[in-house]
Amino acid sequence: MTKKLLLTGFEPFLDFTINPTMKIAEELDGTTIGDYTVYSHILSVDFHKAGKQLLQLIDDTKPDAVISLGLAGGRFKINPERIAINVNDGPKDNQGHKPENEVIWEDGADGLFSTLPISKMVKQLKARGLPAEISNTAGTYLCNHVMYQALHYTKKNNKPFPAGFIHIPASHELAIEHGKIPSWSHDDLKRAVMICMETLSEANG
Ligand code: PCA
Repeated sequence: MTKKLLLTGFEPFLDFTINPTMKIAEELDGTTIGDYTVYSHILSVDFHKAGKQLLQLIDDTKPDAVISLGLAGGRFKINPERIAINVNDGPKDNQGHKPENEVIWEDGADGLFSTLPISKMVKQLKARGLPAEISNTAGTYLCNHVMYQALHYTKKNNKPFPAGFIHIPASHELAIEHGKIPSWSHDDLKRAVMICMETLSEANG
């Protein structure tokens, strides 16, 4: 029996008129990679909604693993994130909310480590010709927020399934629109996400 992998992408935000994570999530929905069948969903760039959406999806899907994807416009490698921190801060979200030093969960740890095989993912990506590096900060915006929400949930509810976050660079399509950020082809971005999933499957097989 295949396991379920919940894969999330995000809608466009700020001056990023396209979010490449959306197309990747949509294209991988329903596919089987290693031991996992992919269940994809797109999250809102909205501090009041994104966490609730993700937790609801976890309740509905009952996944065996969760990988969330986000665009890091300006970065130039695939970045599996190491840690999420208990703070919301940053520019306005898509509903105009601008958090300043907000705590995500009062009862939460300051930081929560990814439970994805991030070192193995980076090694595999590089071995397969794709630049990658572990990132030690997911920022304090929506990506950090949903990573924190997933890890807080697994810890609090004693659900030991792997969960974490991968930041990806812009696609060429977005970089043409934006004008000031490095970019990868959509096919390479998608291949990188698939390699991360294969690695997860091998690590948990
Ligand atoms: N990237 C943002 C939020 C949505 C996305 O794709 C971030 O890095 O927080």
